[in-house]
Amino acid sequence: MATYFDTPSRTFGEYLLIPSLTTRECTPDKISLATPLTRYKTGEKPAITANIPLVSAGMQSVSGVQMGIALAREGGFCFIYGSQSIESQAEMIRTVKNNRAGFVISKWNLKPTDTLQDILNIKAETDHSTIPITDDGSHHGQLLGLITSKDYRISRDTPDTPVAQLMTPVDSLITSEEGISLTAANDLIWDHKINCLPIIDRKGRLNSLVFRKDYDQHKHNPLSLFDDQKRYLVGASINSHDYKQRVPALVEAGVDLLCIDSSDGYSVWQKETIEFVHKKYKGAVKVGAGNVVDKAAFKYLADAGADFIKIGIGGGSICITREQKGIGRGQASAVIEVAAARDEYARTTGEYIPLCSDGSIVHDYHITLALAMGADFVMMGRYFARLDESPSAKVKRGNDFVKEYWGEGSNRARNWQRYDLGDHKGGLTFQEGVDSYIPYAGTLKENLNITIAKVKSTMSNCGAADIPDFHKNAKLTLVSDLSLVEGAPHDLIVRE
Ligand code: MZP
Repeated sequence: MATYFDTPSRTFGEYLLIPSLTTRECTPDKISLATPLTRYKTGEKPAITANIPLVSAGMQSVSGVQMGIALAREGGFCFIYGSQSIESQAEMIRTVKNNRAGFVISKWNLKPTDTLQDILNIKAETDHSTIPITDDGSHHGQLLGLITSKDYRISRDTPDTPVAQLMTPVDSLITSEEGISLTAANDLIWDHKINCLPIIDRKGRLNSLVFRKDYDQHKHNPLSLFDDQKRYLVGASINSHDYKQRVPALVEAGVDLLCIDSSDGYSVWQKETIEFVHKKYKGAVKVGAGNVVDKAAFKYLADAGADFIKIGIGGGSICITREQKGIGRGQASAVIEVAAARDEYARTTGEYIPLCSDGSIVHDYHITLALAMGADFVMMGRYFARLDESPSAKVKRGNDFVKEYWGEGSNRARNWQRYDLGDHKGGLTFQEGVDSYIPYAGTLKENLNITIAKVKSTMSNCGAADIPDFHKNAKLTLVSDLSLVEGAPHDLIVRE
């Protein structure tokens, strides 16, 4: 007879936290959200720790170079998507690792033949008024000039005026060669009273930009995640098919942490992938695995040596796996069961395996609930895709801006490796994800500031000074339908 679980599949929205005593030690300003990303022996330190418990999903519409840099700067972690060629993924890793704090890789660039209208379009979409002009319009092309709002007058120049006629040519710009320190770059900015300093390589190709306005931000970012050479930490998604070629290329490019990305991680292929990585690099390269939703699958990947384990099947906002295949589990039930298995594993083996709750985060408080239930960090796609730093297009729909967000199991991403169950068909027979729009939400920094403030505020209510404390002492209750009504504004007319 089949096995039946005795509790229904529950999700985050069905739980609430109950406050505990708030003491002077756990006011929001004192709370630490530092959290391990990799397995460690009790009493020892993990190889990698994040300073906020948020990581971005390894998806085409979420995690590219800009997200990698921006998230590490805020203390979180990005997994650059694996559904691209090995060469281009390794190049993305290399770009993040080569980016030094304060040196911005320009996302919006133009060619000399582009027009004033193109400048105005970028300005309307991004609010950026400094645009490098390169020979091929890429962020690493030959630098030919720079456009700022001082270079054109809308009332005088026609929209079809070529950029070449408007830009300040490179010969008239103050530039510097790569290798310059941030302090020296800022000194140049101050000495020459400029707002932006382009950094070029020996051949005159654009490397990055240093902005006067960022000066304070770099001085005050104590949470940024760096390796021992002061380079940002960054991860990469891999699959259990081409890992023998992909992993060496990523390691060579400087990746800090790998994650096997699959909709169902309870498979011998995941075990083989983990074993390959650990054998080849003798444990020096860490690899997470998943996704799982119960203790049996957790135990399998834990025994296989996974450095962290990711939880979640079918709950992603773009996911239709449950509708298509009838598998998955409510995210809260999955986290609660796997966290109990993880604690048991730590008691019996002396090894703590961090858990990542992946997907299903709709409200900021869902992050807090996932942490309370035993997750060490959460992975999000929708949350990050809405922001300026995601690689997807920002488009106007009606009067509002939206960003494109598509699942790895959609026809658009065609990430068959994430769904293939060993028959190597090399394509998707049916879709497990959708292609969608989500409301545009601004910059990573402004959103994270609010999200983190809410998480800390709730932890303070619950008397928890850090995440391990929260794991041990959180008190949770299930909610009834009627108590959900009570929790929203009710029996009044909301003004607005
Ligand atoms: P969310 O944050 O948008 O709710 O969920 C993001 C997560 O959904 C990803 O980290 C990944 O595990 C999962 N995902 C990505 N693509 C698909 C799909 O196409 C998917 N079905 O389920």
